[in-house]
Parts: sequence; C-alpha cells; structure tokens
Amino acid sequence: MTDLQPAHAASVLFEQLTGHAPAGIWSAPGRVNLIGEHTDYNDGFVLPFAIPHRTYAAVGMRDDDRIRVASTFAADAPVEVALAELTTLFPTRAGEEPAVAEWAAYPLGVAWALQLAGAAGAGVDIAISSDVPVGAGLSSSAAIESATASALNDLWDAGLDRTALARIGRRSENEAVGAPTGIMDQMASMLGEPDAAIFLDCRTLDANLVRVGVAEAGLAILVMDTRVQHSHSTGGYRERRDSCEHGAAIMGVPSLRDVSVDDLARAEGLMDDVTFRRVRHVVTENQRVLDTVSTLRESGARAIGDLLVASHASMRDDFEISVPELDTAVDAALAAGAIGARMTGGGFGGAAIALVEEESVPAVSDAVTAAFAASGFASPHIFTVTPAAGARRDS
Ligand code: GAF
Repeated sequence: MTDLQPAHAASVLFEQLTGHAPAGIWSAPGRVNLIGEHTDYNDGFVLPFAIPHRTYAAVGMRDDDRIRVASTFAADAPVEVALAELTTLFPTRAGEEPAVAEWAAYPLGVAWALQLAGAAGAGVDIAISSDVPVGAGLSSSAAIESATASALNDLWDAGLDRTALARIGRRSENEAVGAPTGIMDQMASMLGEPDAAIFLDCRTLDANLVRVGVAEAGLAILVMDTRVQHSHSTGGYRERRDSCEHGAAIMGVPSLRDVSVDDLARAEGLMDDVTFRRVRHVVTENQRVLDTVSTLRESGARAIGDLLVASHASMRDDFEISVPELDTAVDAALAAGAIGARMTGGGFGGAAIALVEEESVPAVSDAVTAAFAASGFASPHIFTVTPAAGARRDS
C-alpha cells in the first residue's frame, strides 16, 4: 500500500515498473447500491450509484506481445504473461482458484474477454492503485475491471461502448475470477453520473438516470463499512443464485423477473419454505426498486426511508444474507434518527448505508460506533458518499 493519492500512486508504480511515463491514466469508481439487491442476475431492476472512491490504471503500450499488471496492493509481485497465453489461463473452472493471483485475474481477465470479443492489440503494461475499500461490498472489483476495460478499449482502438465494456468486465469477474455475479456493479461503474442513480433494467440493460437530490434535501448518505470481509466467489452468493433459478423453474418462467407480487400466494404452495422466501425477496425487491424510482421522482429522497428499511428486513429475514454487524449498523442508525438504512451489495459482510439529516451525520456515526463497541465488534469505518462520475480517461 502507499500513502500517495491513487492516481499519482498508479503513475509512480508504472514508472518504477517500466522506467517511463504511462500513455495515460484511466479510472473507474466503486458503487453503492441504493436499492435492488440480488435482482440483477434475476433479470430484474437495480438502482446503484457510483461513489467518489476510484481505481486508477496507469497504462502504456509495450513493443512486444506481452501484458504485465502491477498493483500498489502487491507492488513487489507484478504478473506478466504473453497475450497469447491468456486463453490458456482462463476461463477458471467453477469452484477453482484462478491460475494467477486473484487481484491480477481481474485486469488480465478483462484483456482476455476483450480478445474473445475480437478486440485485441499489442502488449501493454498496467499499474493499478485504488482507494475503493476492498471487501466492503463497494465493488472494488468492478472498479478495476472498468478502469482496465476503458484503458484497453482506447489503446487497442476497440470502439466498444460503455454497456459493451460493462459486459467485458462482468465476463472477467464471472469466468476469469470465477465469481458468479450479475452486471449491476460494472454498469454502475461505467455509467455513473454526479447526483444521479442508475435505474437499470437488467434484462434489457436499458439505463435511466434518476436524480437522487440528497444534498438539496439537506440529507447525506452514510456508508457504514462493518469490516467483515466477504467474497462472492464462494458459498452463500452462489447458493442464493441457485435457489433463485430453482424457484423460477418451479414457477415455469425464465427468471424471477417474470414473477409478480400477485403470484406469490401461488408460489408459496408450490415450493419449500426456504426457496419461497428467496423468491419472495427477489419479487418484492424488484417492486421496491420501482417504488423507490417513482418516489424519488415524485417526492424526493426524504420519502424513500421506509423502502430502504423494508429492503433490509427482506434481506435479513427472507434472503438471509445479512450478518449481525450489518443488522447492528442498520438498527443503531435508525435508532439514532436515520430516515432509512439497509445493507448494500451482495451481503455476508461488507457495508450498510443510512440516509440521514446532514446535521445528524456525527450523531448517527457515533451511535453506530458505540453500538459496535457494545457488541464487541471491530470498529466500523463510517463515511459519507455522494453519487459520482463513472469510468473516464483522466490524463
Ligand atoms: C454483488 C454482485 F456483484 C452484483 O452483481 C449483485 O448481484 C450484488 O452483489 C447483489 O445485489 O455486488
């Protein structure tokens, strides 16, 4: 790790690696999901926004056909392979570790996915640095993928649009890293805009910006990172996906997107209790996304608190992806006056968010920190975020 700002740190690492300056620096953000959890791989709706924390990739061309990646998280362990070798490294088989260190599988997987899409060029050096918290459910992985995909798209003259680059990033995550995720995080990282959330239909990939208007309402969004690390490559995430597919098969539909709240009574009679509760979470969460979008548009951010709270309850009780630290963060924030709060991201650890009055940020933060101490949990990392810009070339 380094104390330098990440854009500068990426550039310095690049120069240490190659002895010359990069051709450019590209960056992409992490994300917070305002609402719509585990709906993306069910062809449903999500409402994430990009955050100010970003991953920077300093990139330059080589005069051979090799690709080298380095990161300030593992500065003394760059990984270098021939571009032609990527097809021997990937895909990673389900349940197995990638053939390279996991951090390197993200950018190398992007290069591999671009090759498969017919977009390849000469060798490159890539140096990465980031201030997106890792393992916090804030999509540090999508930030690496989107920064790398943007850089290679430009340097290899691939001409892919942002949605196509999001698909490249997802392919890297699914097939190179081996995490069976949906496309929400990559789309948020590619499409983010200041003061806007991205209302995404994950079936069609139609994306519409929705003004969040938190600051103008005198509100703030707190991120409460529990520091309970999680990974989507293993265990619970994959099991939830399987349950959803099982539920959709029982209902005779391609995906849970095709089940409505009115169908739930019939669903309950057709499946076991656990599968039914997984289905109920996804179906009601899709509806909560639609309700949040219309509420934001008609009444503003102050009116969405109950939807956030209902979303958390559904993840805790029906989808069973919360952990005591996330529930403590949500409960303590609400007890201290937050308008709404919920865990964000894939669950099993990571972060929760709270919508709070701007002037009560210190009081809510203190209350959450005190609740963690009282429960014997490690101190949470608490900070505010505002919706920020998506992937871009910085220099
Ligand atoms: C993780 C995944 F990467 C996303 O695709 C999404 O499924 C999310 O968990 C849950 O909503 O961030």
